Amino acid sequence: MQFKENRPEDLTEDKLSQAALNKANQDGLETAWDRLLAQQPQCGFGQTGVCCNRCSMGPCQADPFEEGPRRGVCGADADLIVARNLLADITAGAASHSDHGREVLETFHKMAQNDSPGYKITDSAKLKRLAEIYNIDSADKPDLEVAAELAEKMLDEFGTRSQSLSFTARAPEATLKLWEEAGISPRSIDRDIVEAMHRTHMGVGASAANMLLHGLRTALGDGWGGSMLATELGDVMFGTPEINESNINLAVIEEDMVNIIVHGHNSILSEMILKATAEEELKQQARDAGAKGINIVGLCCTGNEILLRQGIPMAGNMLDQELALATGAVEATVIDYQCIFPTLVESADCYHTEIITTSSKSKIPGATHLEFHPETALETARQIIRRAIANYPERNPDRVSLPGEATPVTAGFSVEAILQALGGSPEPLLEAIKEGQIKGAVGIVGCNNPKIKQDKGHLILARELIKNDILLVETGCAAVASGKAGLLQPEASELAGPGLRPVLESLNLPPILHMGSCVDCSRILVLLGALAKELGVGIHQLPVAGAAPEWYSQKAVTIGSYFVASGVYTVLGPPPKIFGSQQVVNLLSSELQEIVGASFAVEPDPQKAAELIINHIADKRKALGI
Ligand code: BF8
Repeated sequence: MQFKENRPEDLTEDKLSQAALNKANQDGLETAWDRLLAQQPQCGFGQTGVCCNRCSMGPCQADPFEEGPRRGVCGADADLIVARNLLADITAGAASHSDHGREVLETFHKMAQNDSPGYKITDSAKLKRLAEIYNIDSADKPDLEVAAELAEKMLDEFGTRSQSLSFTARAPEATLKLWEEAGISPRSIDRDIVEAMHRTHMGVGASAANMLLHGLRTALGDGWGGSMLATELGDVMFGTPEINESNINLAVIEEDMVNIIVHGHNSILSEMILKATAEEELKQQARDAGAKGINIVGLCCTGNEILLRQGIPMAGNMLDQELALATGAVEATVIDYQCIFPTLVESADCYHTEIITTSSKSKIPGATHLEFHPETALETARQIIRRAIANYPERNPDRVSLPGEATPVTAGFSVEAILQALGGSPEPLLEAIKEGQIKGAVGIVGCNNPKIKQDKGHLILARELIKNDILLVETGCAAVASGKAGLLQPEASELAGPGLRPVLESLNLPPILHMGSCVDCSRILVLLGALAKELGVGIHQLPVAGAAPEWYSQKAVTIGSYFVASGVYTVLGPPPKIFGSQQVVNLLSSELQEIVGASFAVEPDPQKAAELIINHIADKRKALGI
């Protein structure tokens, strides 16, 4: 990409986002693209991971090209500095997902004690299935009693009393054995995170390989622990997703409605906003203010969660958060945490939009802060909606611009929903894979990154893989990219290859199954575990792969790490900050193959990334003799 000027048609694929970016430029709203332009050229030491700013003997740089000093003041060379930085990134991602998971669990725990009136058990059957994994006898017990026992056992998995994570029982034997042999079986969600930060301190970890193996263990604790808890307990409280229909793109923001964007990650907030919105009194207040009603739309992963579970429309993915404001028709953007630009209040200043923060962890100067607690969540949600309604008359019609039509999507693909669509068992999918109609399956996950034209990396890769008879599952901003482009509709099966297309058409499925938010990447792990067990192999033997063509966040680094540690070959688009260390590059791109049966690849060109994945799947099929 040339960083000379920011022209909307060069920066984002979606036509509505282009129009909104034009409007943002006219209105003087600064975007991430403007800030990226202002940062050019970005620091080469930072980009290759050899800059260390950990202690006050530094900051130091280890020059990988031997022109400058080869070691930091403490003696760390480029390999160690890169490994320390990468471990810190993996840990930040694991901490983010797992702290989110802990909040879901704490809410669930309070619900079980009748201490959070807005929350209840919606999927009792799932509660019982989870209880079984945790060796809790649920027969003849009231649901709340089962929930209380389950919550206690899950809380232990965050602390030091646990030596293993119960959900790893969902992984096949062969995969568990690889973890055991490598010494990377996750022990406890918080413990491995804390130990990782300990290891990054000067004078602790001195072996790059040893540090990174702990990174894999920490990441596994996220995927098979913190994230999985967030997903599963969310399903128990708010309902396990079923296949549904909704809409995606900026046109879901409606002209004559009180528009409230829920942005961030945790459904314990967004679900309560939805619940309050259904109350007649608030609907009447909206009508009294001159609107037709209240329109809740999602952004980023909290949007994905309520799209999946409740069919709520989605305004866009990460880089749409500023563009949504540029419609001039948003009464409030309500946030919890993660992937939220700290500039949102300034951006909203161009319009009447109120930015409302809800978490003590994520406050923005100038925002309205209405703190969310499980005990009072529903009342806080009502307060938020009342503020948005009161803001509706402040909207300036001259600043409103809502072009275009929303794109229909089919979503709601929990593992349960996928199995149901297949007739109750993974057998038909495995048969289609064995017969070669479906060559394999790929999870495309992760973010937008302004260094890449928004959604382009996702879409090129997705279209190419579908064409080659590969079934896709997607989460996070990747899934939203596909939604905006019309790929989450059964009609998009016409883009599939000659083997995949009839399978999709017979089941009336889209070629890409939207499996939810980034913590819902844990659903992909559950599915992989079930398929591998059914075939009697390790996950690393399956004809599958992962990809993150536009990743930006530390959470995405962690997801990539637990995919690879679980045995899934994973191709990254934007290069991670590791190229200052040949040792780290070798470890991640080849040596891990011997340890966990999978490795990373980096390929910024999505067309070439597709080739890598297609070849990988062909190799795996050959090895399985299919
Ligand atoms: O957790 S895909 S930009 S919104 S980090 Fe963020 Fe990346 Fe989007 Fe969701 Ni995930």
